[in-house]
Amino acid sequence: MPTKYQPITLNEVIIQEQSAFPYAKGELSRLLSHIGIAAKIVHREVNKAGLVDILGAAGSTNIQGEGQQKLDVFANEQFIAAMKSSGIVCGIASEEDDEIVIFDDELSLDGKYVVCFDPLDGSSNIDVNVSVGTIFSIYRRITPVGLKADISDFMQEGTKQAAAGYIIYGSSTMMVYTTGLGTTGFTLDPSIGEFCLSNKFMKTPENGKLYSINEGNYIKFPMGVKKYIKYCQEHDPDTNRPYSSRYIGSLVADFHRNLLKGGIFIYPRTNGNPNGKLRLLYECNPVAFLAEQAGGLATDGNGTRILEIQPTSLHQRVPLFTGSRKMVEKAEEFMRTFPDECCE
Ligand code: P6P
Repeated sequence: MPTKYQPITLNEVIIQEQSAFPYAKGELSRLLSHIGIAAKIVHREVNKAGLVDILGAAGSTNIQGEGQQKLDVFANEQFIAAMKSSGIVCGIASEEDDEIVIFDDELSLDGKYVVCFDPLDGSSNIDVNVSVGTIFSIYRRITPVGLKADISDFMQEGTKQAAAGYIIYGSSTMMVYTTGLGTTGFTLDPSIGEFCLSNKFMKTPENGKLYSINEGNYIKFPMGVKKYIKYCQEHDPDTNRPYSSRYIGSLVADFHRNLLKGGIFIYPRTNGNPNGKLRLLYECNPVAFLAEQAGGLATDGNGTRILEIQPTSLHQRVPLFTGSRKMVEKAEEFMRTFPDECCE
């Protein structure tokens, strides 16, 4: 007799987790649910992007100077609308918006949270059917409730995150998040339109065999990164086989694979980009929170924990070394052993 499929939904888990926060009034739970709803709407469009006129560039560019894909714009609008309608969020920061977006309607002024997000990370991959993702990072506001949010609400260290996560729109759509009680994964069951618990308390292997880096930038890398790549290519301590290189150019997809299988993702500083490419507030901090909650590490490659970097600007970039603990430690060892001025 086949066992009866008894899905445990995102909302059920969120509410269970809420009981662990005695003073929680359910706002964070409801906020995570609102994010789940927006994710389902974006999932629907991403999955049929090839069928409707929503592919290709929207003709505008974002602060990064990157061409905005139509789905980027659509996803951004969906998550902003979901945050604004929640009555729990008083402002957002998005990769797609140059400045913070403050919600000054009466309901939102009482919102206790701000959200940083990359609405559709890896969007340049949309047209070639490669997994893309939404990344979010939630903070409690530090400005008084009832007043307008301001930039100080967003300039908080990653250690202050109330929750963080991503949605990966891939062969299946998954939502992976943490509130500090471990990293948990949910898979969207389109037949019932619910994110269902699929990966409880995710733990990334402390060592792995995959290294993810854009080796097209090799000549611009710091010497320590070059030496680490050669180390990965020459041997693997367990099997004496070389590691495998896996890089898809979509942070959420690369991070998610390494989280499950073990591995390291590196986007280092280079001659042209002394702070690397990835943004602290809505890419590195949420990914770092998830990595640490799953037993991994996330640093800037020079011994600084990503979560302890004090933000100084909204779209600030930082180098990112994240994944299996022993692999990040080994890469850091090479960075210490081969310090260089290549990128000063
Ligand atoms: P590169 C996508 O544009 C992104 O922000 C991340 O998703 C991804 O990891 C990185 O950039 C890829 O950058 O320079 O290797 O193409």
